[in-house]
Amino acid sequence: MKTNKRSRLVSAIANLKEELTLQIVNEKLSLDIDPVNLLAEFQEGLRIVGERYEKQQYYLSGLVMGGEIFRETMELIKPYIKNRKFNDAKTKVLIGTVAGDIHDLGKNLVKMILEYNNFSVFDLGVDVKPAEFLNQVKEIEPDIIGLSGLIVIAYDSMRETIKLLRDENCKQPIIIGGSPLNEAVSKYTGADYWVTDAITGVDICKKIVKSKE
Ligand code: B12
Repeated sequence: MKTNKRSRLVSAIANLKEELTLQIVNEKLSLDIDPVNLLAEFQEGLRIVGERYEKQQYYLSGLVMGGEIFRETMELIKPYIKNRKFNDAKTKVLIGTVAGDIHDLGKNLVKMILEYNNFSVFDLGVDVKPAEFLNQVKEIEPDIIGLSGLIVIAYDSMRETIKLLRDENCKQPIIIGGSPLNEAVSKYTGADYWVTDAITGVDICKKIVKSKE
């Protein structure tokens, strides 16, 4: 017999059940679990939403709804994310979604977790052109640069952005993030690090800080 191993939370998100999702999240939060542990389930639920969109089981409105449910859950968990007091030096991280891409939920989440770990985050928003990244890197002089991208055209934008920054002698470590990324994409873009989840990304930022101490 085939068993369904999907958690209630993953299924609720995948099925775009807004109220049920919020109810389950509230239940979990009342049990005093670390909300960061829920992130993988959120991401998996939305991955399935994307897959159903690809298979034309959902329309674009399904993606919009999935994004909205995710945004609402973020509002719920925000007060529960504890300040971890890492990094008294307030390391500066510049972050943005690259040109041609408007997905920002993942980027916003990374920003939130970095801030709770005492990083100082400068968020350039979405659809950020390579020249804009360069201007802001020169202006802000961040210690770390993070590029977010979820759609295929983002890979070229990441590559162009990184090439421009390196050509202009910006030496900061560059991390790219987004659920579809892999080693081959990372090599193509010329990034120093690549991640498919926020926690690994924040851990890399912490390691970078420690390596400078
Ligand atoms: C919600 C959603 C939308 C929403 C976005 C709302 C918003 N404000 O972001 C809306 C409806 C706007 C949307 C639009 C589109 N979407 Co869309 N979308 C999604 C969906 C379902 C979920 C994305 C998401 O928010 N995931 C949850 C977050 C938490 O995960 P995440 O973004 O990966 O971020 C995590 C990590 O990757 C990491 N991370 C992310 N960035 C960074 C950066 C750094 C520095 C670090 C360290 C870490 C990090 O940390 C996060 C937390 O762990 C995905 C499916 C999927 N598999 O992801 C499709 C998906 C990305 N979309 C897709 C498509 C096709 C589109 C559209 C082109 C549809 C259309 N026809 O218009 C447009 C794109 C418009 C554009 N130019 O950008 C495709 C992309 C396919 C491809 N290979 O190119 C996907 C994969 C769906 C699919 N399977 O077909 N989308």
